[in-house]
Amino acid sequence: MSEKQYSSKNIQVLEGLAAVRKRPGMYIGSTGLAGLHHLVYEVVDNSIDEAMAGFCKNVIVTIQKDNIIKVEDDGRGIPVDIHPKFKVSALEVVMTKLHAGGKFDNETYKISGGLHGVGVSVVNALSEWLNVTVFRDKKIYKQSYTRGVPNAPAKEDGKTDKNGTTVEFKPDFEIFEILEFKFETLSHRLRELAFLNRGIHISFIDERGTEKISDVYYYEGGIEMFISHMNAKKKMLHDKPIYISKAEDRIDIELAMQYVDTYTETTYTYCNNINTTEGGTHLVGFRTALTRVYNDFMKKLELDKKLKVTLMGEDTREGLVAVLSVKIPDPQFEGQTKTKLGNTDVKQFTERLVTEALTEYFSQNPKIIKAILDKIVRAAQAREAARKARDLARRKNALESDSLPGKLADCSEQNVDKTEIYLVEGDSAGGTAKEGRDRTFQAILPLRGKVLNVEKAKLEKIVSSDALKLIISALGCGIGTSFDIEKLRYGRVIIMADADVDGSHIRTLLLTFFFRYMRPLIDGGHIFIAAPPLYQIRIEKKKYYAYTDAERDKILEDYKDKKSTVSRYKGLGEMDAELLWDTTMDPEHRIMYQVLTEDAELAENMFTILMGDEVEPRRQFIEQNSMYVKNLDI
Ligand code: 0RA
Repeated sequence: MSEKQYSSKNIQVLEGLAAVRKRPGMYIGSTGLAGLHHLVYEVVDNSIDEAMAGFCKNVIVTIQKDNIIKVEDDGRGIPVDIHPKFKVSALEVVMTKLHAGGKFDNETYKISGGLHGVGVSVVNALSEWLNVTVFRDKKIYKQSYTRGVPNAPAKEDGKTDKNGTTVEFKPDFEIFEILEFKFETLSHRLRELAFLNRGIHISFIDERGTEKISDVYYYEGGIEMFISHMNAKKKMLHDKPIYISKAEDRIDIELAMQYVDTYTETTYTYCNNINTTEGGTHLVGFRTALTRVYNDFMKKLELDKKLKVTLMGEDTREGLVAVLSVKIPDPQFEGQTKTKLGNTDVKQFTERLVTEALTEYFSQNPKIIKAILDKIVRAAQAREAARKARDLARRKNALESDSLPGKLADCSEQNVDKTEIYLVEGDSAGGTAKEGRDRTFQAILPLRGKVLNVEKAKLEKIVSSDALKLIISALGCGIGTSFDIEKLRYGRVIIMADADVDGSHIRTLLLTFFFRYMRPLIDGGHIFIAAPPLYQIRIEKKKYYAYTDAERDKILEDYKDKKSTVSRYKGLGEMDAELLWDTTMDPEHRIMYQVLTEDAELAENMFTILMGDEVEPRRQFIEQNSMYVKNLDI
């Protein structure tokens, strides 16, 4: 074949290569540093493909002087026979036809690196020059190219006992903005490839400096050693990484994982040696399997009922370090950076194989499953606690909102020092108080039913108690750590309940709440207890009110010559609005007790006695319920 005939056959090839040179970004992502390194990966991936097909053991990557790259392997060597369709050597087809790669017949490779699988022809098109040497069938073949175009057909050049391919190229300065390779970038990827392809021997040499640098990456343990490498300096929950490897049909799955004592997750996923940083179906399948397997073991070990936890995916990944590598025939890469695996069948496949293999592994290693469950159960509990705290914070916010409860009859006075709010036991007494009050400075908030005992309830329940919610929003100053006295809407908070045991109980419950959650109200002397009269004494046509037994006795003594009748008030409800005002709410005549905590420790102790579980001390205390209030004359 003459040189002329040869070139005429290559018009199609030239068009293809021209397209690559016109839009390099479409093929290698960029013409910057990443694109430059991509060239090396593309060639190396071809050698790794040979290794995955079982024909190659060694790869040597050299950065030579002038940033010329050489990639040598001991695979089968690129075929050199004349291709029936293109009528040139297969070698030339591989090196010049787009997407020819190793896949011009599908049986050649079981699997092939997908992302970089644009083909070595792209590297050729973007190189100032490229030389390829093939060692095959005892012979050496050579061909060289300039910017992708063959200088001449491939030709035999000596004899050999070796098999393999050597590709040497100089990236084109017309294409790339940067021509200087980074040792670290290449070594990172080559090491990764060595981990992902157990047993492969990758040498990396840098000849650019005065001193030659060389590294060897070889991991008989594969991704198991990848994990050990990552966890070398960490505290591990179990000595050895868990390793599983399964192959079925044309899919290979390898998983290595180990838990460490941190709370973050480090999972690297790969498909056909491509780091799928955007995840995809293999990752989803793996995570589903993990959650399922751990929850199954929780059931088997009867921990689910005992501990009352259901593990969520995120729990099972705290402290997890994992490498998942799948190899499949026809990978579909999706996503922003084409690093998300899309093949839908891979999800179920991964899920099933990982579930089976981990179930078997954990059944044989009970100590390891127990150590892991111990950690992830704590993660679940922490998650639950955090959720409750968040809910609580949200509900607290709702309580601190500006809207006032509808049941509140507010006063008109704006000066807080002059205002007061009556917390009134029961709707009917509340109604009477609303009628009898001086609406300029007195607000009324009726409370229905029993007030929650805060001593026995958690904060989350407290803020969902209706009566307490009403109080919190009416007072406007929040509770607990977010309490703000500046926001208090009334200078005096007056508890008004019946003078019987029930009323006493409500007073105590409210005081407990103020003491625990609005303590500054008590310390600042804002809390009062209204004292309705206990007795009405009629002496002829006149009425007298006694607030204590002693008072009653004194009145009876003073008028002992006259006819008198004594009646005892059973509740606030017995009084009409006018009477309630006169006896209990009118600052001129009423009696109130101011609640003080001069001795906070004593008070705290008393609240505990009062509200805790011990019944007897509580009863005694309630019977003498005015111990902690001091008579106050306004
Ligand atoms: C096409 C077909 C075969 C191997 C290769 C290409 C091949 C390409 C590269 C690139 C770098 N190293 C390589 N090694 C092999 C299959 C060969 C056969 O069937 O014998």
